[in-house]
Amino acid sequence: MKLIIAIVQDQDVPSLIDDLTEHEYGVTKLASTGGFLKSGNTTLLIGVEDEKVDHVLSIIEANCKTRDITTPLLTVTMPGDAYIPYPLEVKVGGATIFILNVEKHIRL
Ligand code: 2BA
Repeated sequence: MKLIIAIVQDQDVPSLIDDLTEHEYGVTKLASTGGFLKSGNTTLLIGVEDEKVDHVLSIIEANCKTRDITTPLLTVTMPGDAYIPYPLEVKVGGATIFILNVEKHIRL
């Protein structure tokens, strides 16, 4: 068994979870925050049998889009201690995925 940890953008979550549950995959949704943009994203935990991993990945791929996000993340210091926001464009998504081996899966 594997545990798929997928970090996805909030906008993609409703359709992704619908698609996963329609295919009878169990999924847990956690609210998370990206360290770089410091804005909200969603982390999904999906436990699946090894042979289902590719199918789950294809569902994630079909639902998660890449987006260009412009953020006033950087500030440039000007003489006189003025700070000017410096827009930065980054590509976010479709999904950041980690796949872990599960030693044991217990339901009590
Ligand atoms: P954030 O950390 O908010 O990063 C958002 C996007 O900013 C990233 O998109 C990437 O395009 C850019 N970015 C991140 N760190 C950067 C840096 N040091 N310099 C320049 N640009 C940078 P994604 O790569 O699609 O990542 C989306 C979210 O996935 C991340 O949000 C973070 O929450 C998570 N993530 C990505 N890589 C991770 C990792 N190795 N471990 C844990 N979480 C990760």
